[in-house]
Parts: sequence; C-alpha cells; structure tokens
Amino acid sequence: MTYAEPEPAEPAPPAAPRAQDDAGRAGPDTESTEPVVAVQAAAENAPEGRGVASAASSPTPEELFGQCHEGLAPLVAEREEVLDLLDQLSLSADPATRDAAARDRDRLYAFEPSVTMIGQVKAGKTSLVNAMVGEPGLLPADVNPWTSVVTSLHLGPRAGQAPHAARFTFFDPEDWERLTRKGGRVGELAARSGAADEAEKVRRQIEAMREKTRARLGRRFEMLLGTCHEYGSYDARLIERYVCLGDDFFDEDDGGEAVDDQGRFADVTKAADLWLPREDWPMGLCLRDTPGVNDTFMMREQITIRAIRESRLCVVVLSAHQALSSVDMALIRLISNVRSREVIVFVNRVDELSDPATQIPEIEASIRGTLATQKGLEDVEILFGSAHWATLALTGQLSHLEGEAADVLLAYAEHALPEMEREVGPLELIWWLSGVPALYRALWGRVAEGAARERLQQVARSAMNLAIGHRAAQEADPVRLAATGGAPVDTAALARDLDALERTVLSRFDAAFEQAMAQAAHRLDRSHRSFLDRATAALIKHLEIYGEDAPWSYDPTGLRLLLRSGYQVFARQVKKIGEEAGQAAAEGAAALYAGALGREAEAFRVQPPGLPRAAPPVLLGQTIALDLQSTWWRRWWQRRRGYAAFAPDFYAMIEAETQPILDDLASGHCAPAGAAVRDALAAFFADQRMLVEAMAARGAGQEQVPPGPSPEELSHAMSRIGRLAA
Ligand SMILES: Nc1nc2c(ncn2[C@@H]2O[C@H](COP(=O)(O)OP(=O)(O)OP(=O)(O)O)[C@@H](O)[C@H]2O)c(=O)[nH]1
Ligand SMILES: [Mg+2]
Repeated sequence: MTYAEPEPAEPAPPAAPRAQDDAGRAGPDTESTEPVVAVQAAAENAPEGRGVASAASSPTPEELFGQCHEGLAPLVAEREEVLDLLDQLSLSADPATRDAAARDRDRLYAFEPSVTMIGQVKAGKTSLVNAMVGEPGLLPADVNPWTSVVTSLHLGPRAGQAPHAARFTFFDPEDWERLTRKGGRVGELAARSGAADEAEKVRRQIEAMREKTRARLGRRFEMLLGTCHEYGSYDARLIERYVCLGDDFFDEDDGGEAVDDQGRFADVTKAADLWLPREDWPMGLCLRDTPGVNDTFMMREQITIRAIRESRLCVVVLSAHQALSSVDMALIRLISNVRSREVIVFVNRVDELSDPATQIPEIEASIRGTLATQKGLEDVEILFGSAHWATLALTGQLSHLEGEAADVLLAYAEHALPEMEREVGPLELIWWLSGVPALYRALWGRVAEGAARERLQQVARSAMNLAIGHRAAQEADPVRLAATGGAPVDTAALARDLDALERTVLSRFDAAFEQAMAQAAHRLDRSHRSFLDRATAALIKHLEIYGEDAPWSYDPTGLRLLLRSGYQVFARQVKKIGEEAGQAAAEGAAALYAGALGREAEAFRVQPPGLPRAAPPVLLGQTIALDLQSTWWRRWWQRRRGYAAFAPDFYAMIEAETQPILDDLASGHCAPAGAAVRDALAAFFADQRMLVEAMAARGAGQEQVPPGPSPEELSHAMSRIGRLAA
C-alpha cells in the first residue's frame, strides 16, 4: 500500500545535489599548496615514469569514477555480443519473438548487482557510501543508533527511469508490534532466559522510544505503518527526515518538542531507496548502507541479515583503529555464512593512523588472525583506505589537509607510489590512496565473475533459444514447405506435446524437490537434537564436577557448522535436480522440434534454462543466548538451583532459541530456492510455447512475413555467443 503524504510544506528542491555543485567543489584548492607540494615531493623518489604529475591537470569526479569502472570492459564487450543477437531477433517477423528479444534486452540492462555495507558502529560505512557515489554529504553520517534504516542507493544509466527518485518505507505493523511490545529479539531472548530485569529494561527503553515517536508524529504515526512515502526529487534535508534520528534534534527545554523537521519519521522508517542517475556507468549498481551491527537491541541484527541476504556481495567496513575486536564476533558470524569470494573487508579511516605504511600490515595480520578462527574466511580480500581522503579528492579541498594529517598522507603516499602504474596528479593520488578505486575494482571483479556472468548466461541461453525457435519457424513456413515438397507442420500437436513435456518435467522436479526438502528437514533436525543433547550433557557434567557456582559456557559454533553443511548439501541437491530438469526440458523440446520438422535433434540444440542459485544461509549467524556468555546467560544459570530440574529447563530454553532458526532456514531459504528453480523452468516452457504459437500463426497465414534477420547474420551472432551460453 502506498500512503500518499500530503504535499510537503516546502517542496523538495529538484534533483540530488552533485558533488561538484553542492559540496563546494571549485576545482583543486589553490589557497594552500602545502600538501600538493608535499605530495609532489614524494614523486622525486618514485621510479621512472611513475609518480605525481602537475596539479594543473586535475581530474573531474567523472574522470575519477571512470577509472573505477575500467575492469568491467571485458564483460561489457560480451554483453554487446548478446545484444547483437537480440538485435537480429528484433528484426523477426513475428511479434512474440520481437517482444521476447526486447524483454531479454531489458533483463541485461536492468541488471543491478547489489552490495551491502555492514560493519561496526561508526566505522564510516555511510561516509564511504557517500564517497563511492561521489556525493559527500548525501546521506547523513553519524546516524543515531536508534535508527534501523537500510538505505539502498540505486545507481546507473537506468536510475533516471525509475518512477520516483526517493522512497521511504515504514515498518509493517507486525514488525513494529514485535519491536515495541516484546522488545524485538533481544527482549524475547531476555524474557526466555528468565532475565526479567533485562527484559524490563529493554521494554522501558522501547516504551520511551514509542513515546518520543508519538510526540513527534502524533497519533498519525500508527497510520504510517505499512505504508511508504515517495518523492520525485530529494535533497540531504529530506533524507534526514527519514533516516537520521538524533537526540540533538530535540529541544529538551522545550518539552522534548522536535525543533524542526529532521528525523521526524526516523524511528518508523524501515528502508530508504534513492535513485541516482549515472548515464556514463556501464551498468547499474545498488549500494546498501546499513546501521552498525553491535547495538544492544539486536533489532538491527535482523535488519542487517535481511540486507545481506538481498545482496550477493558484502563489504565489511572496519575502522582502522578498532579493526576486529572481540566485540565483533557477531559481525564475523554473519559473514562466515557468505562465500568468502563474496565478502570484502574494507579497513577505513587509515588517515587516522599515525604511520599507515607500518601499521597497515600489522592490522592486516591481526584481522587475518581473527578471520582464521572461522572456517572458510581465510582468503577474504582486505583493502585499506579512507572515506575522508576520498571526500577530499572529490571536493578538491586539499587545503583541508594540514599539519600532521598532511604528513601522514605524504609518508603513506611515498610508501605507496612505487605501486602506481603511471603518473598521476595529487587529487588522483589521494583518490587512489582512499581505496575507493580499489574497492570498485574488487567489487566489479566479483560482479563480473558472479552475478553478472550468470545473468549474461541466462540471457544468452534464452536468446539462443529464440534464435533456434526462429529457425524452426522459418523451416516450418508453409510457403517454403510447399516449395520443397515437405508436409505441413502439425503445430497443434507440437503444442500439445510441449505441454505434456512440461507436465512431466515439472512433476518430476516437484517430486525430487519434495524429497530433498524432507531429507534436509530430517538432517537438520537430527543435527539440532544431537547438539541439544550434547550441550545439555556437557552442562550436567560441568555441574557434577564443579558445582553450580563455577561459570560455564558452551560454544554454539558446532550447531552453526552442522546446519550450514546441512543446508549446503540441500543447495547442491537442488542445483543438481534443477539442472537435470533443465537438461530434460531442453532435450525434450529439441526432440519435439526435430520430430515435427522431420529433422535430426542435433539441428535444434535447445539450451537449458539458466537457474538461480540458493541464497547463502546468513541467518545462521544471528545471535543466540549461548553467544552471550558473559551476560544474561551466565546469570540465567546462576539463578537456577538444584540441577536435577536444571537440564530439562536448559534444553527447553536453547531449543526455543534455536528452533526458529531451523524453521526460518526451511521456510526462508530451502522452500524459496526450489520455487525459484521451478519458476525458471516454467519460464523456459513459456518461451517455447510462445515460439510454437508464432509458428502456428505463420502456418495459419495470419502473419505477413517481412524479410526478418538474414540467416547468415543470425548464425554468425549465434556462433559468437555459443560460448557464453555454454
Ligand atoms: N578521519 C576519518 N573520519 C571518518 C572517516 N570515515 C568516517 N569518518 C567519521 O566517522 C564518523 C562516523 O562516520 P559514519 O559514516 O556515520 O559511520 P557509520 O559506520 O555509518 O556509523 P553508524 O551508521 O552509526 O554505524 C563521522 O564523524 C565521520 O565523519 C575516515 O575515513 N576518516
Ligand atoms: Mg551510518
């Protein structure tokens, strides 16, 4: 449902501010040349042909970003090849083929890989996102921990075509109810573990927040739940009303009244979406800024988990002087369920180090040490940089670098210069040192080998099938058949056979999938039970040996590993049965065409559909009572006396904590994985049916037959993308 807000009192000024006009970019700052000189001094030690060029040739932000996208060139070239074939097909005589070609073309252009930025509170996620979109100051940095807003920035050549420029989605009534009545997951957890005082504290804090919201929005706020606000344009001020809540916006002396509009909707806003047109970008990109994860309420943990799930790539932003401390095990748990190639660690704020060149390798070693404790995270890529430096490069405000800060940059630049491949100006050098170009290169590299490759393959296969269908239709053309003495093609029978093939393929898939689900449920349940038994046995043993007063903890990592591997087995199984079904569909369809046209099946090599992959089980990383060893959990069991009755209580509590994870895994991951594969198979058959209908239309003489693509050019385009479809 969309709630149409009464026109804002002051209409939002048009279009998003651009770095160069709003952030005061006036080209490189000429008032203070000190850092420029300093950076240039570094050039003297640089090897031949590399180093710092004169400041005169300062690049524009567009040029700085141009370098960021260079790595995408090979993928874009391959995309052109697929587009060539689609161009050929759009010359086809029949409208259905033309429509399908237009649809496939759209699937290529509308493709928008997404990246979720997660990290510690105040690591600089928002500042980094602002730098990555070239608009310092766009999203408010320093968002109050109460805010639960995930902001998705949709960038790219298509962003200008979105129906609106900004959309702010409010909590659903159920989410809100859960958060404010029960205190979210943390309240449930506290209540379950019998930590009544903790539960009460959370409840009181949430009640206070609810009151504030009511004061700010009046009773109207309940009407906002489940709705969204949409705008044709936005500016930083408008965004602040939704995503940036700070107590500073309240005037306590004034009875807590909001002093102005800022943060007005912040506690009821769940998500913000902004569209930022970038005409010159080779493809779209969605960057998701999330609130820091180590908050006490764990409301945001759930939100972060959802945000990670919705993106294929995840950037963990750490602060250089905080790197990975034990507080961040929650963060590590979240990423340990994502494939390591899909995680990048970005250590931000290196400008705050006193000696980055020396400290960076030390920080890297320490992070690697922490990552090594989690299986699968050993080879995560770690990058270093500074959103602050990126901002300086984008705004050209080098004069803001003074004294010590300039010295740090200079020393780091000297250290890094030998790695430069060519001569650069000071702005470009700072941009490079900011790590933003390296981060883009890493991200585009992952996109090109992952999601974009899959999309390209899916569309290439679909385009090949359209081309094959087009050929079959040409061969089945009654005029042509009459000329060569061939019998007319029975398209009605072909359509019936295709329907029968679809029923067979899908029902086989359904049966195999049902079996895989049952096996997964059984396997996961067994792992769960055995974990509960082992944990309870360990607790009893501890009590027998040490009594009730010695602290005890039990690491739930084992449960997570078992559930993860159980899920991976399931995901592989679904992939296999999906591929078998796709293969059967393609071979079956090829045989039907060949039979109908009296040719060898080889003549119509139908491609199996490209299938979606199962999403990684990020939810396994969510915090459970056993993770909170130092706080409630210890108190929970210290409050218990007489451990005979203790064990069943413990078993029941941990079961109540962990059973929802299994349920969510089944309903939120396993079932949707199967449904997505089934949809792809059904879409394959829909295309085939469409081609047969087109053939029938020709046969019935309902279509004028314009020349269409030349067979040679079509074959040529097909042969070029054969390798992409394979
Ligand atoms: N010196 C320096 N300060 C930075 C850098 N990046 C961010 N900051 C500052 O650090 C503070 C926090 O930055 P944010 O971008 O709001 O951090 P965040 O990770 O989004 O914070 P939360 O959303 O609250 O978790 C702000 O005052 C920023 O100006 C950086 O690279 N260098
Ligand atoms: Mg932030």
